[in-house]
Formats: sequence, C-alpha cells, structure tokens
Amino acid sequence: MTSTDMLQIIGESGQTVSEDETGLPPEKLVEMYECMLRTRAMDERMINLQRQGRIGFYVPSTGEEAAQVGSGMVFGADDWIFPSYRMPGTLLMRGASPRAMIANCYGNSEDLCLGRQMPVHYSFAEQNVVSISSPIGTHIIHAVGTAYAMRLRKTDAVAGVFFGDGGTSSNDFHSGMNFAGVWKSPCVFVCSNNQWAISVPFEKQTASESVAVKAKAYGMPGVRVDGNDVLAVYQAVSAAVARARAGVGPTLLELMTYRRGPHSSSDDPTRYRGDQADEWLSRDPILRFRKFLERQDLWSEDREQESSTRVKDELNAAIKEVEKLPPPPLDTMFTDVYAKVPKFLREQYEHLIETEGTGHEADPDAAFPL
Ligand SMILES: Cc1ncc(C[n+]2csc(CCOP(=O)(O)OP(=O)(O)O)c2C)c(N)n1
Ligand SMILES: [Mg+2]
Repeated sequence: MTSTDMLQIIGESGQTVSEDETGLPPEKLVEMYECMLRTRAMDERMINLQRQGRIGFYVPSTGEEAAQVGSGMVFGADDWIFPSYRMPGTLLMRGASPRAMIANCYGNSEDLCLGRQMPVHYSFAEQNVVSISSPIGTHIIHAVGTAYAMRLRKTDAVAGVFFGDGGTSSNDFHSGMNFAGVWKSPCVFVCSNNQWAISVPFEKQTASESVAVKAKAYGMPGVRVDGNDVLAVYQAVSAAVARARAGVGPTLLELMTYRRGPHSSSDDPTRYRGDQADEWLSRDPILRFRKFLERQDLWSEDREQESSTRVKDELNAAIKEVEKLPPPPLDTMFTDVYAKVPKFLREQYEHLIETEGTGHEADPDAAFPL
C-alpha cells in the first residue's frame, strides 16, 4: 500500500469491496449502528440546545460517526483513551453515559467535572477516559507516556490517542511520535483527518501527501483508512491495538472523513469554505452502514423508525431531567481539588461562606478582588 491508498471494506452502496476480517457478530454490528444513530441524534439535539441558549457551547461531529464508533468499540476496559473534543461516539461506545455528557454541557451538579471544564470537555475516570484538553496536541505526549508506563508495570494495557489533522502540526505530535517509535510505547495514534482545522484546509496544514506517510519517519506503520466506513475503522484500529498489545510497537492511523458542520457552535464555516460539505452528504457514514446491514437482513425501515424514536426519546428524557438540576454546590470549588484542603484554600472558603448571601459577591461594579 502507498501512503495515499485507503483501507475500505464497505462501498458507498453498502456492498463489500474488500474482505471483512472483523469477525463481528450481527448483534455487535447492530450495536455499532445504534451508537452511530445516538451520536448523530445527540449532535442535533445539543446544537439545538445551544441555539436556544440553554447550553453555552457545543462541538458537533456530524459525518464523523464511523470514525468515532469504529474505534471506540476496540479498546479494552483496562486500556486508556486520550480523546479529542470531537468524538462523543467513541465515549458512548465505551460506556460513557449520555446523561453525564449532557450534565457536563450544563456544568451542573451531575457534571463529573463539577462545572470546572468547558462544555464537551468530558472525562470518565471509570472508563479510563482522560480529560479532554483544549490545547491542541498536548494529550499526545500524555498518552505516549501512559502507554509506556503500562509497559513498565508489565501490564498489556495500551493507550489510544485521538486528534485531528490540525493536531499533527503541534510540537507534541512530533515529540510523541518520536518517543513512541524509539521506545516502542504501546500507543495507537488515531488522526481523524476531517480536512479542516477550524478554517485552515488540510493542504495548508502540511506539505505531505498524507498524514499516514509521517509515520515512516518515526519508524512505525502509517495506515490510511476510509473514516466513513465503520468496519474499515474497526479493522484498522483492531490491528493497531493488537500490535501495540503484543509489544511490537505503535501505529499511526489516518481516518479520512469530513467535518460537515461548523468547527463549534461559535463558528460560521460559510465565511471560509464553499459547498464541499454537500459532496460529503452522499458519503454519509450512517447511510452507508445502514445499506450494508440491510443487505445482510440485519436492518429494515421498521427497525430504523423504532430505533431512532427510542434514541431520541431517551435523549429528550435525559435532557429534561438534567436541565432541572442545580449548579454544583459552592464548596466543591474548594474540596475535590487537593486530597487535603490546604490552609490558603480553607481561608478563601471561609471568606466565601462569610460573604455568601450578603450580595457583596454579586455586585458587578465592585472593585476586584471582591
Ligand atoms: C495549542 C493550540 N493552538 C490553537 C488552538 C485553537 N484551536 C482550537 S481547535 C483548532 C483546530 C484543530 O483542528 P483539528 O486538529 O483538525 O481538529 P478538528 O477541530 O478538525 O476536530 C485550533 C487551531 C488550541 N486550542 N490549542
Ligand atoms: Mg480537522
């Protein structure tokens, strides 16, 4: 394969175009499909909430569901996930609860970060999902180090790190790839090449013919994958995880996909791009997988109706409940930071308790510090 060849299993009409080596049983295929539907429904619902002023910010991922769900399915419970901000499907597939994700976007008492993180910057300690970082690329070196630590501890756990095409221009991408190549850190680098880094197109991001080709310089395989083909993604990530787990070394995967929507709810892509997004509508990853399942008699119009109604009802019920929750208790600003609250924080806490309710702290014209 050259660095611009692309692994594809499902063609655009749902037909199999190369051997399906995934060995996934029918119930797993259906589970993946439903997770893709849930991811899309969540995207639509959350963007609407943002437009209605009910949450402050959201990062949509419509069109990238196969890349997310196909990779989320692969990693084991003891593996580590270092996600990017545009991959709710991976987290859902790993067992993260939609309710907790919604609570994070409201920053309320059920938010696992207790309102301390930006919306969409989830972390799920129980699922070994490390907190999403806003600075692009910084989590790449964390993943490489964590994976290496797993090896030192003589476990067979691996780390998966997810980033975008823009992330490959960060210093940390190169440092991380270099360290992982030299030390054979059991790490899988997953780049979702959605062609855009906010308003910067891929061809302005790099002079390389692909992201995958960059792997060669760091002494690891680089594989380009059709990121809108959930089975190709699953197969490529599985092979990379198996390779890392066996101690052979890291792999760089480039999942070719497209960011159909804006970068975030704060962005307006009509200011910098034409209508390529329309072209990608016909390569919709959900539609393609649906056609594949229908060819195998695993899906039907009736099942589609039942499933999408159920998924939307579940989301609406979760939103209704989460929206009623209060903000995080005030004292959690001070607790839950250090194992033992240090003296200076205790003093600040006591000062806050003294002043709370006096109106003093709420005076917008008061001199800083309040
Ligand atoms: C170190 C750093 N530089 C710049 C930014 C601003 N920024 C936020 S997202 C982004 C684009 C990232 O693009 P990509 O990696 O392709 O991910 P995508 O948004 O396409 O999923 C940039 C430049 C940042 N968050 N961190
Ligand atoms: Mg991108």
